[in-house]
Amino acid sequence: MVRTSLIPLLLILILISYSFCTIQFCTAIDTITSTQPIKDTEAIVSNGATFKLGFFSPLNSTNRYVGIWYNDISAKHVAWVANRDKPLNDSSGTLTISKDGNLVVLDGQKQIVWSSDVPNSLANSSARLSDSGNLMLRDDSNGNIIWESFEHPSDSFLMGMKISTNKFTDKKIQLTAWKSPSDPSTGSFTLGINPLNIPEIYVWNGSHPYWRSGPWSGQIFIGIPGMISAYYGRFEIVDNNNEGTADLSYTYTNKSSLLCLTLISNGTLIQKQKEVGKGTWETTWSSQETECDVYSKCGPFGSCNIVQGSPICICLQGFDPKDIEEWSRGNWASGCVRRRQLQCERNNSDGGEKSKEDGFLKLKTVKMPAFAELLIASQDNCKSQCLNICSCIAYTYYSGIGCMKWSGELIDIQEFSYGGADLYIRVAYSELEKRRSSKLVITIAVVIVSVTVAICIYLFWRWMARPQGKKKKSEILLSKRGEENLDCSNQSMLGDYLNQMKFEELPLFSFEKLANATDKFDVANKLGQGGFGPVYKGKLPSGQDIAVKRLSRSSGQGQEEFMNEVVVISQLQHRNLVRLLGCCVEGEEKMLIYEYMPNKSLDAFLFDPIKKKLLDWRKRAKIIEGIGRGIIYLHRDSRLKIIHRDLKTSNVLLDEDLIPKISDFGMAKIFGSNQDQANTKRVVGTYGYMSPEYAMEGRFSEKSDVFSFGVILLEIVSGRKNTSFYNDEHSLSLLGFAWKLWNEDRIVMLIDPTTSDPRFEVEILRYIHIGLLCVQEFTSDRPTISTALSMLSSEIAILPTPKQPAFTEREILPNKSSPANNVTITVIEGR
Ligand SMILES: *[C@@H]1O[C@H](CO)[C@@H](O)[C@H](O)[C@H]1NC(C)=O
Ligand SMILES: *[C@@H]1O[C@H](CO)[C@@H](O)[C@H](O)[C@H]1NC(C)=O
Ligand SMILES: *[C@@H]1O[C@H](CO)[C@@H](O)[C@H](O)[C@H]1NC(C)=O
Ligand SMILES: *[C@@H]1O[C@H](CO)[C@@H](O)[C@H](O)[C@H]1NC(C)=O
Ligand SMILES: *[C@@H]1O[C@H](CO)[C@@H](O)[C@H](O)[C@H]1NC(C)=O
Ligand SMILES: *[C@@H]1O[C@H](CO)[C@@H](O)[C@H](O)[C@H]1NC(C)=O
Ligand SMILES: *[C@@H]1O[C@H](CO)[C@@H](O)[C@H](O)[C@H]1NC(C)=O
Ligand SMILES: *[C@@H]1O[C@H](CO)[C@@H](O)[C@H](O)[C@H]1NC(C)=O
Ligand SMILES: *[C@@H]1O[C@H](CO)[C@@H](O)[C@H](O)[C@H]1NC(C)=O
Ligand SMILES: *[C@@H]1O[C@H](CO)[C@@H](O)[C@H](O)[C@H]1NC(C)=O
Ligand SMILES: *[C@H]1O[C@H](CO)[C@@H](O)[C@H](O)[C@H]1NC(C)=O
Ligand SMILES: CC(=O)N[C@H]1CO[C@H](CO)[C@@H](O)[C@@H]1O
Repeated sequence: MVRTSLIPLLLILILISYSFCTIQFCTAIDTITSTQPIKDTEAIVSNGATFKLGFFSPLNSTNRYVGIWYNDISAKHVAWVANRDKPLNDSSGTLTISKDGNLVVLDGQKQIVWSSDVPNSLANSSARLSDSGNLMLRDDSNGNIIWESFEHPSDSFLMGMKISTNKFTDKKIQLTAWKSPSDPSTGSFTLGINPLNIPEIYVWNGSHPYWRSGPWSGQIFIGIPGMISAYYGRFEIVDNNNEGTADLSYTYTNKSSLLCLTLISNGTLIQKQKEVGKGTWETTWSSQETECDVYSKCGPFGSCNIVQGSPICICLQGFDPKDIEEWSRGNWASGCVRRRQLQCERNNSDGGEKSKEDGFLKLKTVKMPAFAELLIASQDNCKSQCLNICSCIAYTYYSGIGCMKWSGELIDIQEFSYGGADLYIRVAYSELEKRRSSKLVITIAVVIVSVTVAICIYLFWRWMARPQGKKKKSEILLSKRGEENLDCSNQSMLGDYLNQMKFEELPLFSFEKLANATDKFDVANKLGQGGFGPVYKGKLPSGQDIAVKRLSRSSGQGQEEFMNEVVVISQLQHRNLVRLLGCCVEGEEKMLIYEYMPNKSLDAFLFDPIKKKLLDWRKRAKIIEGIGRGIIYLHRDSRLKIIHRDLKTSNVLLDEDLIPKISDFGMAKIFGSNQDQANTKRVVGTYGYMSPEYAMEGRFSEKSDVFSFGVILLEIVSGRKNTSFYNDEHSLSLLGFAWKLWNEDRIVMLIDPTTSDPRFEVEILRYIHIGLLCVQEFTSDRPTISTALSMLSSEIAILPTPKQPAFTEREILPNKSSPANNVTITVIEGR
């Protein structure tokens, strides 16, 4: 009896001591003491297992460094390096506490290679790695922290860390980039807060600014368009003017994903994100997305615009290039100079001119120039205060900051398509007069158009309001916050999206109305078969033509894709994107209502032997450019970064002026939001347009859209569908065919005979060259879409030589019945 009752007790004891052991002592050691040093092969792990401290070698290097990295096997990201400038050349190093109480790295000969260098010697101390990645040296006698790695950062900005600056003492904490990806030693780029009176993040190359964030508004940096807290973490700057300090920190509270900001060796600040325990780090934001992000790209009084720009730099209104010759050659650094002197610069000899007061020209949604100063003035007085100061050459009022003024030169202005702020630039009176006369004509035109539009809107509204009655009106609009339980919005599905973005009001159509508009979905009105169901032409009682995409029940497009399309596209407005007019959900029926495109899709023209003649080279070039602009907008100019994932000629519609409009956003992904596993594992797209990394591994990025763009470009130039190659040219794909011709120096043969015109041959060949660059196998070789457009416009004159495109050999294509890598592939065959 006694013996049997002892057994469970014994078991419990073993269990208790075992768990005690695992949790407290045996594995989870997070502390270093003089008696508990770590050797090269050992490491300590923070108590929540987020970070690991130990010895490592960077890629392509045999040097050994002591560092802290995310404790994640799948993707190593080193956040801190101790002996960055003093590498060990073998694995005999030790990290320990020295006799004087400092944390030290010793080499094989017990020589100190690196030390925490706390001056006053302390006998007993220990170092502990916290779960936020901070290595803290503690005086054991009183428990004070005497040194911490967060105050000596390397290139990574972690949550809990403070980047800081002190105007008075010059004491600062800043990031310093590695010299190269394989060399952690101190590089030339640093990141910190500028010591001026409106805090701002700067990246410097040595002592020269390389990038700036724009002034801090109390919530965002106004030079970073689209800065949404959900994607960027919540930043905070504590600005203590009495002590002259400004401390930048951030919090990111999503427990299921990690976020890290790093200043990489080429001076780019990137934000990386990954899900805890899975996947790889993905760059979700970068400070150098275009050339315009380089500090002072266009010199003083120049303005940079990557979207409309060709060239990207222009002088501000009222200014001319300082050195026209240099400027026209694309050397913009010298900038621009004022055309007409300001009032207080003019001397009295100008007579009557002298009395004429300067005025201001408004520049909309721009990145505020550098060196803003605060001006004590209300919003109403900001302008007049500026006028009173001779040196004030620009002003603006931004709520959260107040009245800002500039003097000297205006440097680093960038035009955004949204975000930023409005800037008022001081110019001489005569500049304004010139503008007024031209403005008058425009104003009259605008007034006429607005009145017409207003009347139309009123009539439309009347008509909309009539059948449903007043009470229902609030129901047919999706509410901004999604509070009400609406037909069109499935709460649980929209929830995630709605938290992150404002939802534009989107009309809901009734099934009956759409059935009426399309003659009960008569076959005669069928425009075509979309990926997920038929598309019908309809006419609303108001006379407006619409296109109705009716999702068939059996289609692959489920509720999720449907909501995805609704949410994504209702956010977007661009000349090269098709506009969504509304949606309809009734029972099993789901429909999307678009503006009607009389000329249908691009493939209907391109691959039709008769209609293709209508597309001469000029029109085709315009279409290519338009598609590119639409993609740029998706990738970087809308508030969200969107990857379309199913770009193809049949998804490009043409309006009556043959302006291309990208459509079909059922597969689009909002980048930066955290994708769930099911979706990344589910490859949906169209063979022929899918990039290899997407088709085979399910990885997608901007570069997969660039790949599709390249295929579309080559199809437009050649007028051939990739499928039309089955029976000729030894069954080569379009890309394989193009590559063959390129290598045989016969690339001219690719040009569609219907467009061949010796005048354009050089240009067409340039387009083909760029198309081939876009379809290269490796994502890193492909240009970004904005670079591709700069190449098309010859702004980038010298093109790299393309490498072999993906899918030039048939075998590479994934085997549909046994997909690689556990990825399921849904394919929409080319139509
Ligand atoms: C490694 O460093 C030690 C001293 O730090 C030096 O004596 C030794 O020659 C070095 N070995 C190599 C291979 O560079
Ligand atoms: C350091 O710790 C040792 C052992 O715990 C103790 O004997 C010694 O007095 C301590 N020294 C100081 C200066 O606290
Ligand atoms: C490492 O070396 C390989 C081959 O030389 C090179 O392709 C790669 O870019 C290098 N990686 C880094 C991070 O330098
Ligand atoms: C950084 O500065 C160095 C030295 O002035 C210069 O050679 C280099 O081109 C600069 N790098 C960039 C990216 O501007
Ligand atoms: C900096 O390096 C990153 C990663 O290698 C690259 O994506 C980016 O284009 C580079 N930026 C510049 C301006 O060279
Ligand atoms: C909304 O979505 C949830 C979760 O996907 C689903 O269970 C529910 O049936 C949907 N509701 C409606 C009305 O479609
Ligand atoms: C549809 O048409 C029928 C008859 O033409 C009409 O009675 C009905 O009101 C229409 N419904 C809508 C919603 O317009
Ligand atoms: C947190 O991240 C996870 C995974 O990345 C994502 O699924 C989830 O939606 C995020 N939660 C919030 C509130 O953003
Ligand atoms: C595709 O996979 C199936 C099943 O694994 C196999 O029978 C078939 O031969 C494969 N086809 C090709 C073209 O590899
Ligand atoms: C494929 O993925 C599913 C679900 O994620 C998993 O259950 C299965 O084991 C995986 N198969 C392979 C071969 O990895
Ligand atoms: C062309 O399209 C066909 C079918 O749509 C597809 O099987 C083939 O892989 C495509 N060609 C290329 C180059 O991807
Ligand atoms: C080439 C072509 O078919 N163009 C047509 C585009 O649509 C407009 C408006 O319907 C027609 O007038 C054009 O003929």
